[in-house]
Amino acid sequence: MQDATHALLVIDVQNDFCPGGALAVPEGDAIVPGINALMDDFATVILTQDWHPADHLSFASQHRGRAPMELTQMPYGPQVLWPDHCVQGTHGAEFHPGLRVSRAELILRKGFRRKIDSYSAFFENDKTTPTGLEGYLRTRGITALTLVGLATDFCVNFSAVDAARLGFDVTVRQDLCRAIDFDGSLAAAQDGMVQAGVTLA
Ligand code: VGL
Ligand code: ZN
Repeated sequence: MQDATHALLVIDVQNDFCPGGALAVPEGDAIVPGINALMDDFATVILTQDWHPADHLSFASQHRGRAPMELTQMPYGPQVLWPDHCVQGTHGAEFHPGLRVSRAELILRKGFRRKIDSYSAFFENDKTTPTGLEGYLRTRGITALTLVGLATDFCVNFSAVDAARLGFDVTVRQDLCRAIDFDGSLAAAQDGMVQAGVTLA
């Protein structure tokens, strides 16, 4: 059992990121039993939920002539154009039905502003708009985080790097994550996490 200062942060274990979903991560559902078991080691479990409006600007469908997985420029920098996914209120946005959602003390939604994507659980992709998670953790006295979930190279990666930069003690359980791994993104993410001081376990 971890002590009360160490929380489990479960990133985006949602239907659209699992096989059959709109932005399926290979074997995305395979991590659910292991995450459920790991929850027993933590007093505090936090879930994040990617939660986009139907016209979110990270969707290729909002950009005439553009296809999913192409890169575009947003005011805040480069942005991958995704297939429509995790639209608010849809089945795809729901958590995987096997996930022990009842263990969550906080469910943090992100990506709900049309014009800014939010990979990280801490800051939107402009790197300045906070989600409020940092304040929640600090006011609860949480100083260490273990991260699991989807996808290793996007939302887990950005969340882990931001958490480490904010001074949290961060471990990513790679066996309980799965990656999109598009265009070398997994290797780049692993390098970036290590450089930020994240422990890859
Ligand atoms: C994610 C791409 C777009 C993720 C979310 O959860 O890693 N990736 N939205
Ligand atoms: Zn998304």
